[in-house]
Amino acid sequence: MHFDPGLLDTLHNARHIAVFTGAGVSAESGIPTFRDAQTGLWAKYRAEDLATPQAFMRDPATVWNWYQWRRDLMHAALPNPAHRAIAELEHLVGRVTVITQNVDGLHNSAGSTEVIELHGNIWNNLCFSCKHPAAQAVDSSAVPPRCAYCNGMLRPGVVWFGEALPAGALEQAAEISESADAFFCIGTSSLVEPAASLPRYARASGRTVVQINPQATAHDDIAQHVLRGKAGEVLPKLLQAAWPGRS
Ligand code: BV8
Ligand code: ZN
Repeated sequence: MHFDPGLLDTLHNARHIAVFTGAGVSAESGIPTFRDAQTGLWAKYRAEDLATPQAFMRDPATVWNWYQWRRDLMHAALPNPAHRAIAELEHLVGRVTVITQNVDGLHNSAGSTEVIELHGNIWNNLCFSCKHPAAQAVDSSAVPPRCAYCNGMLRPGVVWFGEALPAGALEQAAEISESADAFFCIGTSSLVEPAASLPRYARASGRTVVQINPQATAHDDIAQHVLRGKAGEVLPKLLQAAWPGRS
């Protein structure tokens, strides 16, 4: 795979790289993306229709069971070469900030140390009523399990459609998108706001924007470099091209 010498120079000279990721980065770990059709029991539902507070209030057991199904899928998932290359980048560039839309926790598992989880983390639970955090492994016959403090229903610690992002997360992500030397946009269809605006902030601030995706996306025109391919294949080759002597 050939890489533009300008891109390799950008990597060599970068002191701080922002890496914005979506579900495509976890696809090679076996986790279906949001664009992938839901399977089996969940085939008749659209993710956008289940990942809302309204759906939870209307049918808490179904929404809770959908998250249990996704957690079961994710339990078996391991970081893939894309996650590992992004974690390794921290040892090649002064600072790397991962800004992820994913809720699977795989960037942390791969060793990335600065991760902003814009849409929360599926492994966390909290009370839908009093918001008190709950233990991750809840063994309870009730579906959804109940809060130990107010007996309210537990919900997953993710941001649903119509809910605000975690306090400060978007502001921090925007500030980093506008100040990092390079902004990598990897494995996202860039359709969900307000996260999808981050690549535009980066480009508007004169940053180098790099898009890595096997498909065309809404933001290809914002990127100076578009690398058409799977993240797990492109990223290791890009690191090898930029730092051939690395161990
Ligand atoms: C908010 C957690 C306000 C939950 C998620 C109309 C127009 C515009 C916007 C809106 C609108 N109506 C409503 C909105 C706002 C709404 C929104 O954007 N809706 C969309 C559907 C239009 N946004 C919100 O509601 C947000 N909140 O606006 O709040 C507010 C403000 C103050 C106070 C109160 C309220 C909250 C959005 C967060 C929703 N939660 N996740 C859960 O997981 O269950 S979003 C969820 O979907 C993911 O986290 C992710 O963000 C998104 C999916 O996007 P991607 O990650 O990009 O994944 P996708 O499948 O789309 O694409 C995969 C890509 O990977 C593809 O491009 C594919 O080609 C590529 N790929 C595949 N394989 C590979 C690969 N790439 C590389 N390598 C590979 N191997
Ligand atoms: Zn409670």
